[in-house]
Amino acid sequence: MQHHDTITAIATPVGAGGIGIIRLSGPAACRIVAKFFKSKNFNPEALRSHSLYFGTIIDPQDGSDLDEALISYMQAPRSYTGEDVVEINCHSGIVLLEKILRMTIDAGARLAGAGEFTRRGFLNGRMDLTQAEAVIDVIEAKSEIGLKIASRQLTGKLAQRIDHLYDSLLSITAEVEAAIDFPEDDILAAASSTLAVQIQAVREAAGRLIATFHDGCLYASGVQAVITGKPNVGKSSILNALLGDERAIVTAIPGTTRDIIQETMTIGGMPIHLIDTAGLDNSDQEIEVAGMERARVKIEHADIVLLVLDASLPLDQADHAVAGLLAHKNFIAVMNKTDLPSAWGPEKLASLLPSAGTVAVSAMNHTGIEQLKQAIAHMVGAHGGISPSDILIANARHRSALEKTREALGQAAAGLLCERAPELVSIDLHAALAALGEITGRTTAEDILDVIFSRFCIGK
Ligand SMILES: Nc1nc2c(ncn2[C@@H]2O[C@H](COP(=O)(O)OP(=O)(O)OP(=O)(O)O)[C@@H](O)[C@H]2O)c(=O)[nH]1
Ligand SMILES: [Mg+2]
Repeated sequence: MQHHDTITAIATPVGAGGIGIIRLSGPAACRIVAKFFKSKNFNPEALRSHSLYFGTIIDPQDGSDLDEALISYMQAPRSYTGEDVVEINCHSGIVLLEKILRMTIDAGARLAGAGEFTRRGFLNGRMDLTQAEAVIDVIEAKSEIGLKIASRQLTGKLAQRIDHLYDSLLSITAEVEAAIDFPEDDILAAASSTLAVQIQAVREAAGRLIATFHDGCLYASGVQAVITGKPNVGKSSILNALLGDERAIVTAIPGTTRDIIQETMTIGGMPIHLIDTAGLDNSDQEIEVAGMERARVKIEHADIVLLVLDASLPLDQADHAVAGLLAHKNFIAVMNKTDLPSAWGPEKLASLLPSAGTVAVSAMNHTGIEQLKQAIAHMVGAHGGISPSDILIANARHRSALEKTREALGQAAAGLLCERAPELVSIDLHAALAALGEITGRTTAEDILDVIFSRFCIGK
């Protein structure tokens, strides 16, 4: 599909920097840039693809030099969008970039919508939908493993696997449909059990991909780990010790932390969003009450909770009250201040929190912090890596399409085994094909594409 208009956008982040890029895509890209870019070699009618041109940007208002720039040119169809693409590499100041952007618009380009360059790349067959989605996942990756999952998808590994399943299903469907065309030969009766086995194999392969979703999401988006406990037990000190940085204020005054403090670190390859919260007790100070309310909301949404207890003071009602909030949570009890004489031992803890995993630490002396990281890794199932052949899905759209595929294939296989009419089996097989095709974009509806590309920034 060729678009007739030429789109433009600033492709680099806003702010001062060494280089800023304005990107144009469409049939008039070269001619538009030629209106204000002067260089001895830059003739818009005779440019060499995949070349760089050095020259000067001229201010059309007064003919003065505005900036030196390098222009890169990628000729259709060998470009990101599959169209003529020109990128203006200039200095990165927001006033300069916006002025040049305005000049491209005045010269005939249209401001691109969110994700429009990538959408054109998809519509022009430069990438399938999983690859287009991976562009944003690569940009937003929060850990090395998250990046690896997205990069594999970007290179088309997920699409290859889906296409392989699609092709297998197509040939199965052709055999079933032969039975519709030649009913007198009774082809289906002879082949139904073999076809059912083949369908089952595709169904299981879809199931194996679905099973990677949990890990894929955790590696891609990370785990919310909330640090809670009564005031002054050392929650902020533990946050700082885990981060290896004095991020949160620590004082001997109970009620020091009043708002949520969030930082992300990687443990076992998985992003862990550590959330330090206000200590929970029965204070009636307005500001502390507000902080405690926020803390409770965070606990509710937490994937895991670190319950911090002060080992140097007897456990009391406030500790019991916090523990009571964690009935349905995955949590680790962290006995802090073990550098001081202990006021209680593990048996007391068992009465407070039967079956809790416990780690003894001293945030002040940094002892036990490695063990705490290991306990977190164990609890969230971080395996420390993925093997080179692993393909994980981390996208709810992919999972839901695979589930539709699996369900339709279950019905198709059952239909074959109970000798249902081939027309009906064929309907189920086509439903499975359509669901698989949604993943790579063979059969994806326009409104779904709108949702997918709205996640992108303008300029990508
Ligand atoms: N001896 C000792 N003191 C500690 C340890 N961890 C924290 N403290 C002290 O305990 C006090 C409270 O520490 P914080 O980290 O501010 O405790 P908190 O739980 O965040 O407190 P709030 O934000 O007020 O709820 C400070 O004086 C810390 O120096 C530890 O491992 N050993
Ligand atoms: Mg604190």
